[in-house]
Amino acid sequence: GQIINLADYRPTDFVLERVDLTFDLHPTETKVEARLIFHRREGVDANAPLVLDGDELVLSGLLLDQSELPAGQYDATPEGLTVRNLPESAPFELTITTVINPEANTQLMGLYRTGGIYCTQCEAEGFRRITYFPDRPDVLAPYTVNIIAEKEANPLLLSNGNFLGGAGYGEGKHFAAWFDPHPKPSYLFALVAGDLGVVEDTFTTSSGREVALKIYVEHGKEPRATYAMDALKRSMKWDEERFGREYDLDIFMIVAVSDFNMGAMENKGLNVFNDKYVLADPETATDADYANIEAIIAHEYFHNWTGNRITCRDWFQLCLKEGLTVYRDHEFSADQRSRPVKRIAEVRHLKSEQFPEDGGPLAHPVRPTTYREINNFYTTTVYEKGSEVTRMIATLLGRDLFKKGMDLYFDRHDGQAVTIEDFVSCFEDVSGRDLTQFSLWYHQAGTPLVTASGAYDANAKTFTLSLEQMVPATPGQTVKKPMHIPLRLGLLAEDGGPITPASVTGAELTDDVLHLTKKAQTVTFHGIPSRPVLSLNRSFSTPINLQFSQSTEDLALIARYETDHFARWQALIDLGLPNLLQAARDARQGADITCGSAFTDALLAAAADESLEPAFRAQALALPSESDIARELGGNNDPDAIHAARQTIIKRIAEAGKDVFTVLYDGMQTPGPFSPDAASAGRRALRNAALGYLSQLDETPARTKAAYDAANNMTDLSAALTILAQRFPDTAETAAALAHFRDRFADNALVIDKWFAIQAAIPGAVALERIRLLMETPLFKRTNPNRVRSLIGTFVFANPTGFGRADGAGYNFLADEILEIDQRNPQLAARILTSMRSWRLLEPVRADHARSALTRIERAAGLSTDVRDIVERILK
Ligand code: DPP
Ligand code: ZN
Repeated sequence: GQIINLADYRPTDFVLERVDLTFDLHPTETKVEARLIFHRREGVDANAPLVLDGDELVLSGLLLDQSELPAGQYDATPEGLTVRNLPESAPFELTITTVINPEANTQLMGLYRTGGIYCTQCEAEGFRRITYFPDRPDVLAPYTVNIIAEKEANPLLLSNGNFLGGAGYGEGKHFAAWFDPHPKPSYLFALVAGDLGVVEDTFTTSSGREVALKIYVEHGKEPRATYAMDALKRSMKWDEERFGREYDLDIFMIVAVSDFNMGAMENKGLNVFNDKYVLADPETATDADYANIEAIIAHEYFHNWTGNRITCRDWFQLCLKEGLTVYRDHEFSADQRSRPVKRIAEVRHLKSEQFPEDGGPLAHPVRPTTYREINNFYTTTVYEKGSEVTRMIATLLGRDLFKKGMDLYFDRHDGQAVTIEDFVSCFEDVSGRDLTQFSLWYHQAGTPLVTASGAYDANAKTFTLSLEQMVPATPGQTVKKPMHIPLRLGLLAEDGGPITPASVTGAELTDDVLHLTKKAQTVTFHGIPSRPVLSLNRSFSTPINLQFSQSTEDLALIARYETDHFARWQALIDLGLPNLLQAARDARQGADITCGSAFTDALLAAAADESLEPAFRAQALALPSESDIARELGGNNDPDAIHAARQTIIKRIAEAGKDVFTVLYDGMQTPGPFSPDAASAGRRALRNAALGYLSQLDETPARTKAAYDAANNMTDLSAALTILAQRFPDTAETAAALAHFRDRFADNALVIDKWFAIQAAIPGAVALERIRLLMETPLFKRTNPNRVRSLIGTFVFANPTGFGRADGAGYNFLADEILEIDQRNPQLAARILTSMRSWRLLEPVRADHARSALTRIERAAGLSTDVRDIVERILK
């Protein structure tokens, strides 16, 4: 693949007016006839040819205005179709026929088969695997789609837009026609055909239109789609209330399929979902599954406006739709659940997934300027950091101006394919604020480091805060400019109450938002009666690394009194982290591990504090992961030492908190029938966290096994099984529970994914042997991306001691698997390979093994562009 540069963007030579597609479906020979009406764009050279994209295509017919073309007038290769001597200005119709093989499409891009169903995935460049086409997001047209298929096997024939009609069609076949009046780019095209069950409902929009809602799932799974339906209706209502966005077709459909590369896809009117993010019932889905379903249903629905009605000019602008839509789904979940707990979960995710990306060889700006394989840019930087940047715009402008800016964006750009600059201009226009410097968040990669120190002058009654910012060098960007960093803050008095400064000099302060805009800035708060405790970066208002030494007393005060509960949680982390880091260093030296009591005291006080939500208390009890600790250590990392250190501290907390945990375990039962609501989920989370600590003190698995046996929902069942597997891996009880779990759920793929994932995460060097044995079991299915992610993905992303064993066998295993998976599904292979993004932080022996394994991948013949791009960037 060649390198694509943002600077080379120019519009197409030909304007696409409309698209008329006819699919004659067949498992191995599907005939696709595409009738495309174009005209030459004004001002384009009359000799310019029409160049269309293709990917592994074979042309089997071509007509220009219904006539055959002489051989010399076009060239067709698998990668493209070029047509010459086209009319100078009059519209013309091109009829292109291709024959494709859905059964053989193991990449899961374009038209493929999954579980007997025909389905499509076209983002980013899958449509060119269906027909020759100007396959880019700035080519928008209305589509008519005709689908012909065997009636018995495919009673259902679906595409985007509104249903036009259908009828019998010859021997045993039938057809259906769909029309989507909203001009759309090809990446939003979808087709589904097959035999599925359906859950139906309706939604009446704010202007009184009734929309038919349909969720299609495998027959028999309909009861498991009711929560998704409920989440969809809540999403539709919320988008009307919060953003004034109404749905715009007569029908909204979701189809759940079991083989899917991504989480879900926002095709116009016909979302296609990984069934993991649709199907749920108490017996088979955890609280986390319910929360994910709610968030992803919302995310894809919200794309109808942020992505579909207004789309991206080119793929460099991916964050225009993704960052914004993630922000919207975060806000939705915050409104549906607990805002601070949601924020804590977001920040945990951001730090564990995006920060390592931003701090390693795969770092790239939220709005990149160059790429080789767009599939590799569906990253946490584009999505999650993109969302954080949108959140910062809302923070800078305040709720009302942000809303005005969004309204202007919807008004001004509806029906267009636009850029980040267009988006930002809307907020500049409504606020009068210059966002030039702020826009560096889109253009400069790397997590800014802000160093802070404070000094109180009792005589002058001033508090002086010195701030300094540094944006680290990232690949291709060595020199960085200072950023516009909005820091929310609060000053607390010794009794925990708020201190309001009389005035502030040295920086703009609006409400509780301080604007750091220079490389170094000294800010003075006047009229401060007593030494304040500073709570900095409240709500994680800006995605930075913060270096700010605060005493354990100050942190404990914040943990106890901050009105911002996110800040309380952050203070607990800040109390614990130094202990974890020191313990890891000590373990590496073979020294004794200690843990300060200030941390355990504060943690246990929060755990026992009944004025706090259970979900918050559970978040407090979940220590930073081993990978988080590795990232904070920043180099020469030994996974075994980190594991030993973290385990020792967990044990100390368990010892100190035995009584607290016993009370929580006995008292946090959720009475009555299961409900997936956030409050009940929080109680379960807290109770299971308590069980996890108690199991550290248990000599035998009896208590945990009893919890497993008593569980009446998947959250508790899988939590108990996880504790058994982690804490008592080699006992008869654990073996029995694993076998029971497998047998009970043998016919439920999503639950079996959990069974694989739980075992893949068991730490220690023997993990690799366990993985190999699990791969031999008939339940392991290499062709199913969810299964590969649950076993191999969990092992490489979430089992640092097993994957990172000192002899390098884990890295070698990864190399073998990447080469194997790449043959079939390059996107999946490339994604799993990103687990190596932090290899340079390993201690030298492991780093050497990692490098050899990566080099072996790099030198292998026949690598996909996807894997080649990742491996070369990781090794660079
Ligand atoms: N389907 C993916 C998402 O919604 C890509 N657009 O983020
Ligand atoms: Zn999205």
